Amino acid sequence: MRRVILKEGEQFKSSQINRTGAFNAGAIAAATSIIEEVRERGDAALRDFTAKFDGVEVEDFRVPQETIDAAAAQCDAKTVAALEHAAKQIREFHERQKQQSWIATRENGAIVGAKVTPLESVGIYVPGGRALYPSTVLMNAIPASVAGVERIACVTPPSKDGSLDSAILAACKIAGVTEIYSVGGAQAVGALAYGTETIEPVAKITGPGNAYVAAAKKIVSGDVGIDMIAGPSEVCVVADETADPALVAIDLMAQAEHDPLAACYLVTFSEEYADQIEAAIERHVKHSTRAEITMASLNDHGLITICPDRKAAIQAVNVIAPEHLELHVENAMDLLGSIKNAGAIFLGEWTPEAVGDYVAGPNHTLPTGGTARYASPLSVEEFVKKSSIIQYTPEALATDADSVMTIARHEGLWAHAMSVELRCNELAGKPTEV
Ligand code: HSO
Ligand code: ZN
Repeated sequence: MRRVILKEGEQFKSSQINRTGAFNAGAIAAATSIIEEVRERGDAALRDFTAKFDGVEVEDFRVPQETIDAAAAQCDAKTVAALEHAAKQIREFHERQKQQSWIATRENGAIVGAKVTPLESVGIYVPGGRALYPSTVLMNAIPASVAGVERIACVTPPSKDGSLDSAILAACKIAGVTEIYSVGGAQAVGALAYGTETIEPVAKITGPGNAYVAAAKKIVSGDVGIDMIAGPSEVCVVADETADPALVAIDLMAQAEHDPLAACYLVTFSEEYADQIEAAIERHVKHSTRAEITMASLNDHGLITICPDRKAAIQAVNVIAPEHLELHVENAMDLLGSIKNAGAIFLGEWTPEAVGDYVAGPNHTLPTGGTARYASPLSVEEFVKKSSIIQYTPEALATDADSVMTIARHEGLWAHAMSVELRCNELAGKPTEV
């Protein structure tokens, strides 16, 4: 892994990170024409793109309930039980995020507030291929269901024989999703955004996907809502010499094995300790079933930063703004207050990121690529919207009338001012004709 050695008092700079970034002009161009075609030709375009990209002819995209039930029944019982356990803890965690509508009354009787309403429909993109994760179904569908979204539609690409993964379908069943379509790629995003003969459009699209799916989400956003654009996965492990190098090594590898583009950052305090971790990686990787992806990620995108002290380590973490941050240091909780930028923070050696990926409860859809500087994990809040509420009494209108009319006249908006003045006239027993 590449190394950066910080001297006493030296600051870590974002230019020392070699990020892939989210912009992909080729994918934007390809996704634009795919979406245009889906808008024009509907299901027929979906069929053509599915034959071209997934290598399979699909007649009817809607997955029948019997297929979902049969797949869930055929899915290994231990996997189903584990998904159910995960679902329970994910639901409990997200229940805490629910926001209440509220109203406040002023002394003059004016009422102001906010009404929280679930989105009517959402589409969840579930990737296939290397990133075929039933956990992703739970992490998207459960917050939507906790928010009260009535219609949750899932799209996922079919395999070459036209089938879908049984654990994906089992996860849909556990999360209560019954509307599933075997279609993926930019074409699925286009269908969710604009609708086809079989797929009704949705209000918002969430879920991860490859570069074309990400590009498609960007293109349709504005016409529909989207969640964040997920880039390659990242982990940053801060380890001092109290941490077991074998555990730090395996935790870095747990992120690296996702994707050759995954970025793993080790922040530590001596070159000798960093050597021990790299040696542990070499030992572990001999047993990995994903050795090639793991080493491609660590060699091309891994970064070790050697810091003179804890303060420098925290400064580096806040610049990296990682998706996942693991603190393998003595008294990890003491650092929490100074961590400003991280999608999820895992404290202490008993908290591998994998618990957060699956069962702990918090969402595993997290801001990547340094976006933790301003973004948050996927949450129930993404699946609701708010309407403001305002009700005035005659007394309240009388109190605020002058301010409204003054600002309205300043802005040159005659009827704005007059809409208040006429009501004031009425209160004073005068005519409401201009
Ligand atoms: N670590 C991934 C989430 C995931 N892990 C899904 C396993 N399955 C997000 O960066
Ligand atoms: Zn993971």
